Amino acid sequence: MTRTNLITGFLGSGKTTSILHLLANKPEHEKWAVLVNEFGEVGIDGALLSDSGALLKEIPGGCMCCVNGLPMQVGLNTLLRQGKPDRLLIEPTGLGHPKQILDMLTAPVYEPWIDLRATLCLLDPRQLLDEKALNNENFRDQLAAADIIVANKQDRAVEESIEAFEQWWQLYGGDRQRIDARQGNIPVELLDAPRRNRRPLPESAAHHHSAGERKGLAALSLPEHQRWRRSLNSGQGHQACGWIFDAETRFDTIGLMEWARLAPVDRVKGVMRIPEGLVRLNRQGQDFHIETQNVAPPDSRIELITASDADWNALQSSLLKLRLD
Ligand SMILES: Nc1nc2c(ncn2[C@@H]2O[C@H](COP(=O)(O)OP(=O)(O)O)[C@@H](O)[C@H]2O)c(=O)[nH]1
Ligand SMILES: [Mg+2]
Repeated sequence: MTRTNLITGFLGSGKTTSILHLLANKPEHEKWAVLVNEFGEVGIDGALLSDSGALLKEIPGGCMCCVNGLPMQVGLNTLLRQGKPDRLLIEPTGLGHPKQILDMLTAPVYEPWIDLRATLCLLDPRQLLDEKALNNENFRDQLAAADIIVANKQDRAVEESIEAFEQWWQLYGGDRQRIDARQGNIPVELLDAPRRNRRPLPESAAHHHSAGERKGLAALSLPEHQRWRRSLNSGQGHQACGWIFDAETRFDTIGLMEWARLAPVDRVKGVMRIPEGLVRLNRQGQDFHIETQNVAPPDSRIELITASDADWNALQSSLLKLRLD
């Protein structure tokens, strides 16, 4: 049986960072798999996780708990039956609802396959000061469903966020485990804690589905001879816009970093080709992580997510101007 953990948390709380850390510290002889679902259709987390040595399955374009969970079930079956991993980590979108996923993982068909262990919820305690997050039912239910709450981004903690977390804990913590972390740096042993949380979770309110959402079994790709395309997705009070460019398109490194830093959106994720190789861009609010590597990626892909309105056309024209070729 595959020991399985759900790693939840709101947009940009550090789920992928934490999974990368866990993978880097996994027991050497074990085979691990990661199932990752993203809100946007372009699919960036797969590219962020591609060097991690795990079996990887991506389900982009919406919320995997919906659409009868079909893409998720197919992805899950493939991973479990073909990969026979010792452990499976599931990263749902930060805008996803945990109930349907947990229901599915505990369904009788998976009983012989899945040994469900603790559900971890990554939290950036500053999100407890943010009305947009607090009013989001998925944010609340992710926290409610967790066995272990990881208060991540301790390096960014301020007095108000520490206090907000303590107050939240008084009200909702219960007998659960909590742990402070930086860069998702949590001990691998946590994953073996049991799944004990029996809090009843509400059925999630109606999800909005964009047309694209039903396609999603694989990350979006480019038709042949097309140099780039863009893709929009919306729901849960958020909008995502992503672009994919072919392997030959290279971007001005500094210009691209500035574009990603200044784009008036909540979230930016990308793996892009630059003259030096590739750059990984990952921004949540003001937290901006940039990494370059001396290899060319198979294509360039970048995605923006925002809870307010964004002028995608204006952002697109400035992005297109950064192409070198
Ligand atoms: N300052 C700081 N940034 C972090 C920490 N953990 C993650 N990040 C950054 O937060 C952003 C979102 O992280 P990611 O793991 O992609 O979030 P996800 O959307 O939950 O998967 C990235 O820019 C990370 O580098 C942390 O402990 N401190
Ligand atoms: Mg992620």
